[in-house]
Amino acid sequence: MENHNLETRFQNKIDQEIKIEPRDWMPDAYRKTNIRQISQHAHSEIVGMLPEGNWISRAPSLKRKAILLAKVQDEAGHGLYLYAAAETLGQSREQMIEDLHSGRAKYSSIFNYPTLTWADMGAIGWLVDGAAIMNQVMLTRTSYGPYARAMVRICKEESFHQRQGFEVLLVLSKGSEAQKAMCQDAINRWWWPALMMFGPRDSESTNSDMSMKWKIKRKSNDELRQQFVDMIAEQVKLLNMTLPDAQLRYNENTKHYDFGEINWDEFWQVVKGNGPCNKERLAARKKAWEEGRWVREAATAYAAKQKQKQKAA
Ligand code: FAQ
Repeated sequence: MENHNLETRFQNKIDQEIKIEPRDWMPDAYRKTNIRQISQHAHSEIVGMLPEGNWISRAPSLKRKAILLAKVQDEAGHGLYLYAAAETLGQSREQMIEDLHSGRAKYSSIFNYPTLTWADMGAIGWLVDGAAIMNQVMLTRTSYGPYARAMVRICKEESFHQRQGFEVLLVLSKGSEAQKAMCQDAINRWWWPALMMFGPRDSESTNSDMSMKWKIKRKSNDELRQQFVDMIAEQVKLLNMTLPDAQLRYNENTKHYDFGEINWDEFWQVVKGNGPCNKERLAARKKAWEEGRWVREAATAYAAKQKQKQKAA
């Protein structure tokens, strides 16, 4: 069939809400942008284990330690579902990892900020997982089948993560003056980077037009960011804390919260590799990859042996 006909049939399927599956015909650009987004999403989960992993040995109680450990393990699981989803598009795991390590592939800007106090574990759960879910609920309906199905499971776990983060902050917000100050300080430091997670303004978003047409994305970066601000501006009241934005106020006309300008220069600096922890994060991932080489080699040798045994039997 001619490419033009194939493309029309493909777009019709999208318009009729029929999922695209790995063996279906798809335009090259659709395959590429899905590989790009899904693999970057996977990298974000894996790199995202580092800022919290930093606090596992310093959690304030056994209960908090067990919860944090489980959360970080969930993130590893999310990374694995997502790598597997990207592999169904024909990209090898090794290539994706190589792209992360060489800097060709991105991962979320948020994980390039340091975790300075225990309250950061609460702020990450509440704000970072909160922003992640806002975006990921939309992705449960994304047009590529394996990605959409991975997202359903991931969202269930993320919503637990968000609640546990809020609860960490709730406890701190009712504690001593020092604990309250620690809570407010973590909110102050994570608020703006959390807003940056949604990506550049719609007018600067290079991938959005095609991703919306193909229903990979169903809501724009600015739409999701606004939804997030509206949710958090209400929830912060329950903590008796504030968000670090003097311009934040409810707008009766729009029925949304107005908010101040994001520091876009900071955003692009972090995306380009010049954030506070970019180098440290990539160095940690490369070290883990090298140290795990013998495990991969042993697993491959074992699998080959098993295959040979089966053949002989
Ligand atoms: N950081 O044209 P757009 C999590 C790049 S998961 C770095 O608007 P698009 C769980 C973008 O890639 C968090 N780069 O791009 C967790 C593009 O460059 P490219 C991750 C960014 O794809 C919680 C360029 O800017 N979630 O947190 C960022 O249409 C706690 C132009 O942007 C996902 O990945 C950024 N913030 O929209 C784990 C969700 N924003 O690729 C541990 C899936 C934009 O052309 C602890 N991804 N860029 O070279 C998406 O929904 C989309 O990819 C967006 C960006 C919305 C992130």
